Amino acid sequence: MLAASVVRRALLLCWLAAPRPARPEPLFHSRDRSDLEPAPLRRAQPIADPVAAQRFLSKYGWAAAPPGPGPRAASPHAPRVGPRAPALAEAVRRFQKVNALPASGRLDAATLAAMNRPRCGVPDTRPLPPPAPGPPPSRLPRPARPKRFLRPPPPPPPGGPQPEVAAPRGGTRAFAKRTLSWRLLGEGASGQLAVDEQRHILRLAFRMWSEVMPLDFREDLAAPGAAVDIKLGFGRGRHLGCPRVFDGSGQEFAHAWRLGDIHFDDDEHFTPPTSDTGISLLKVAVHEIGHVLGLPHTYRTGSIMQPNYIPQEPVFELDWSDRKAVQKLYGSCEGSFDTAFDWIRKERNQHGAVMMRFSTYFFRNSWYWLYENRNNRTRYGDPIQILRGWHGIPTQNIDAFVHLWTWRRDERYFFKGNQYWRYDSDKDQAYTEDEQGRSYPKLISEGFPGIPSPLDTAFYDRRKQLIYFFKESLVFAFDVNRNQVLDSYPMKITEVFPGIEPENHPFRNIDSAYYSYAHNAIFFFKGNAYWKVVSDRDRQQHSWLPSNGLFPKQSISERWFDICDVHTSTLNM
Ligand SMILES: [Ca+2]
Ligand SMILES: [Ca+2]
Ligand SMILES: [Zn+2]
Ligand SMILES: [Zn+2]
Repeated sequence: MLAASVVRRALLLCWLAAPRPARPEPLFHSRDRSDLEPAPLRRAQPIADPVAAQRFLSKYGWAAAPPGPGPRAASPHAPRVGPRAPALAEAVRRFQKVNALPASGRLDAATLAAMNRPRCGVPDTRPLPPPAPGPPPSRLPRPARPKRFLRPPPPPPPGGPQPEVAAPRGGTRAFAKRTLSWRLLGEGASGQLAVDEQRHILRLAFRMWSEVMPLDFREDLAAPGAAVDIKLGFGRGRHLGCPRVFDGSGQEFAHAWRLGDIHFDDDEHFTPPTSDTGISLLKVAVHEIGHVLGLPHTYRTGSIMQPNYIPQEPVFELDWSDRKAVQKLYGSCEGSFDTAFDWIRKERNQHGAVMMRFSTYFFRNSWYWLYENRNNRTRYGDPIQILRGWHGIPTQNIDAFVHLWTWRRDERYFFKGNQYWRYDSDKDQAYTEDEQGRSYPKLISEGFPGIPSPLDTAFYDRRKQLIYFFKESLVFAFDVNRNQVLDSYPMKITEVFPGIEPENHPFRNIDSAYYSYAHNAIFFFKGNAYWKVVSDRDRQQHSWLPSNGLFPKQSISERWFDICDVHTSTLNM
C-alpha cells in the first residue's frame, strides 16, 4: 500500500512537472488512467411511473413533451406535471406495437421493462427512407418492407438541441465529402478499455460502413479539432460540453449528432467484440455512426439501426437492409478493376466425390475482394491486401490472370508488365521455378511467343483452347497446344467481339475480360461499365445475335454489389 502510494505521488509530481500544453491535449497517446480513482457508478433512474414514462416517450419521439415550462420540464427540479392521459395512452400504444407488446395503452410491467432496456439516445421520430430499387441477393430472405409506424407530432426539444437524424433534404447527401476524418477525443477516452483498444474498435466500426458504401473514413490525430468531421468521446452524466446529460448505468448508452459527434455513456459496461458480456462497443459505435451518416432508427430484425441494444451475435455484420439504406443516401460503390477471375478448385464432398468449386476475385491496386455469387455481395471483411492473401506475385496493379485448363494442363498465371508468374494452387504460393529449373517470373515474350506486353487483360476460352490476350485495340488468340498466336491474329477487338450496337463498345484498353462460371458468360470490364459477350445459350434463344457480340454496356455496380474500397489505413483489419 505504502509503495503504491509513493509511486502514485511520484507519478503525480512527474505530471505536475511536465510542460502543460497551451491548448487542451489534442491526442491521448497512451495516457495511463490507472491512478485515477473511478467515481462511484451512477445508476439510471428506473422508469416506473407515468411521469417517468411520459418523459421517456417525449424524449425519444413517441409523444409531445408534457405541458410545462418548456426546456426545464426535463429537469428534476421542475414542477411535476401530470401527463395527459389520452395522449399518453396513445403514445404508449404506438410504443407497444413496435415492441411486439399487446397495444393496451397501459403502462404494465412488460411495457415499463421495454422502456428500461438499454437504448440509443437518438429519438425514434423518423420513418425509414423507402427501400432501394434492385433485387435482393438470390438466396437471402427478402427483408420485410419497413412499416411506417411512427406518426407522433414533432416534439419540442425538452433540454436544448436533440441529437437527431434528419433525412437529407431533396436527396442531397448527408456528407458531400468522400473521405471523412474522425478522432477519439483525448479528454473523452473511456476509463474501461485501453485507449488503443478503443481506437481499434472505432476504426473497425468505421471500416464496416466503408465496406458497403462509397465513403472512406480516416482517423485524424493531427488536424485542429474543428477540422475533424466526427469526434467521439465517452462521458458520465454531464459530459464533454454536451447539452444532453447521460443517465448513469442502464437505459441510454450513447447518442449521436447528425453529421457530427458521438458520445458514449461511460457508466455503461462497454466491452470488446470478443466479450459476451456487457455492451459491445463495436455494435454501439456502428449504430451511432449510422446516425451520423443520416440513418434513422428502424425496428427491423437484423438491422443495426434498431434503437435497443441487441446482445452480441457470434458474427456481427451489416445486413442487407442497412447496406441498402446507406446506399440510398450515398450511392453504391463504383470503380475500375485491374483484373477479375474465377478460381476453380477441386474439393471432395462428404461422399468422397470430387466437386468443382470456384471463388470469384476482383483485384484493384494492392487489394482484392472475394465475391460471394450465391449471396450477391463481397465477403464481409474484404477488401484485404494482395500480399496477405496471395504469396509470391506482385503486390499491386496486376494486369491479367489466366487459368489454362485442358485435359492435361491445369495452370494459373498472373501477368504484370513484361513478366508472368505461375501460381501453385495446392501450396497457395507462386512457383519459384518450372519443371526444368528455370526461375519465375518469366518474360511473356518467352512463355507466350508473339504476345506483346504489358497486357491490358486476358482470358482462357476452354472450349476453343485459346487464350485471348488484349492490348489497346487489338486481341491476340493464342493456341495453347501449338504455343503460338493463330495465323489471322492480332485482330481488332471490334472484329472478333463486335458490338450489337456498333458504337456501344469499349473499343480499346479493356480493364478485364472475365469468364464467370456463375453467369456462364464472358464479361468485358472498362471503368465502371461492363459488356456481356453473347454466349451460345444467348444465340440458341436469339439466333440473330452475332457470335461473340457485345450486349450494350451496363454498370458493374448493378450486377456485382458492394465492392467497396476502404481507407488504406484500415486495409489490414
Ligand atoms: Ca446510461
Ligand atoms: Ca487489367
Ligand atoms: Zn440510435
Ligand atoms: Zn453528449
